Amino acid sequence: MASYTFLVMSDSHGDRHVVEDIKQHYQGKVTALFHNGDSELPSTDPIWSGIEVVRGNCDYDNGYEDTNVRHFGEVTLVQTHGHLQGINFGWQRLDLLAQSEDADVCLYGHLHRADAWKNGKTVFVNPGSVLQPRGEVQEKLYALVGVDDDKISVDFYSLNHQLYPSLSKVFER
Ligand SMILES: [Mn+2]
Repeated sequence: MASYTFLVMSDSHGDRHVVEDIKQHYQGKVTALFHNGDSELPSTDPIWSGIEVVRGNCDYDNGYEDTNVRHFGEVTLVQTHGHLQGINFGWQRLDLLAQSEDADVCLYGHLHRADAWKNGKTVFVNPGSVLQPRGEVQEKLYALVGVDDDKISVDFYSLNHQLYPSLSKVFER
């Protein structure tokens, strides 16, 4: 059985230390690491070695891509910040992006709200913000996404690497 684990963080807004800390904690222990944008760091920063990263609305560095598509075996992930799909106003365009890539997992950010939900075959994951959480959950969070042959699990963690259990979700594939 193929099994993958993805570390996902977003919206660090200039806090390089938190990105470095999460990278140190997970690099080599997960299949891949993702940062969904608004790092406000240079695209040439060596911190991005080993982290998949896209451009957020607060990233003015032209070295970032808007969208990143990665394949791990039979698993397809699409990663984008979300502002270009207008996610403040609805999910249709983000869903169209996921459909166009036949994505199993769609990673986004921008809203600073930890969330995981499924539409069609795609599980959408916002890891929240590691700097400025918004909404009901006032905790700085990141996410671990586990994918195997029959399910996709999403768990959120606080910055001391402790599970934030009330947000965990499991989806059938
Ligand atoms: Mn942001």
